[in-house]
Amino acid sequence: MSAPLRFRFVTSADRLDRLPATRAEVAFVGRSNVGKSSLLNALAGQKRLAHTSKTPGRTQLLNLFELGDGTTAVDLPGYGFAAVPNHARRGWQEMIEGYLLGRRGLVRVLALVDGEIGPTDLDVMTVEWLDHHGLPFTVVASKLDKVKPSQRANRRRDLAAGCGVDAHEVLWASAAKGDGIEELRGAIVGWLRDGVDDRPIADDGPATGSPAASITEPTASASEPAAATPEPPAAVPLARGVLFGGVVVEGDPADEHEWA
Ligand SMILES: Nc1nc2c(ncn2[C@@H]2O[C@H](COP(=O)(O)OP(=O)(O)OP(=O)(O)O)[C@@H](O)[C@H]2O)c(=O)[nH]1
Ligand SMILES: [Mg+2]
Repeated sequence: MSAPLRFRFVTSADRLDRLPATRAEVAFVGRSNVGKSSLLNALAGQKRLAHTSKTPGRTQLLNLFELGDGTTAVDLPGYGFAAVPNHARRGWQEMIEGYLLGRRGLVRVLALVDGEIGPTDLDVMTVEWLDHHGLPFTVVASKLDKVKPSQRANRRRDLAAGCGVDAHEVLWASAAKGDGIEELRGAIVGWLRDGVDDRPIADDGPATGSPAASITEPTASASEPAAATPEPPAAVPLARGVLFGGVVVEGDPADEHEWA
C-alpha cells in the first residue's frame, strides 16, 4: 500500500508571479465541484488540507502544497461556475491560463472530469487547450463511487472518447472511497521525480510567457509595494530559492477568500 503524499500547505496566490519557485509541480485543473481539492486531500490522507465544499467555487486562488523535497502541487480554482460575475470569471481565467502557460517546473496537469456525468463541453475545450499548448496532461475521472459497477466499463470508454484520449490513459479515482488513489499517488511521485529540475534558479531563463523574476523573486518592488499587494494576505512570496532549502512559509488555506 502506498503511503499518503505528505503535502503541506505553503501559500495561496492570485497570480503566478506570487508563487514561489518549484523543482517540479503537478496541478489539478477542472470544472468547479469536480473534486480537485477532495482528490488532493485523499492523496495526502487528510480531510481538511485543501478546502472543499458542496458549493461550486470554493477554491478561488492558486493554492500551493509542498512535499518536503521542493516538489509541489497546485490546487486551482474551478472553471464553468456560472454564478460568478463576468469580470471575476475573466480574472480567474487569466489567473489559471497565466499559471498553466507560465509556470516553470509544471510537469503534469491532472485534468479532472466528473466520472459520473462525463466530460462537459468546457472539459473537452480544456483538454484540447492543454493539448494545443503542448502541456503534458492526464485525464483523471473523479467520483468513481458514483458510477454503478455495472456501468463502469461503458463509462470508461465513453468518457475517454469524449476527451479524445485512449481509455487506458484515463485514471479513475474516488476521493470518497479511496479507489484509484494509490495508483494516482504512484503516478504523481513518478511525474515529480522524473520532472525535477536541478538547475540553479538564478541561471534559469524566463519561463514561457512569464518573466523569470516574477516567479523567483519576491513580489515587492518599487512599482508594486508590498503594502499595495491585493488579497489574500496569505500570498507571501518566498525569497529566491527558499523552497529549494525545504523551508516553506507556513500558512493556512483558510486564509483564502471565503465565498461571498
Ligand atoms: N461521492 C463523491 N463525492 C465527491 C468526491 N470527490 C469530491 N466529492 C464532492 O464533490 C464536492 C466538490 O468537491 P471539491 O473537492 O470541493 O471540488 P473542487 O473541484 O475543488 O471545486 P472548486 O474548488 O469549486 O473548483 C464536495 O461536496 C465533495 O464532497 C468523490 O470521490 N465521491
Ligand atoms: Mg477546490
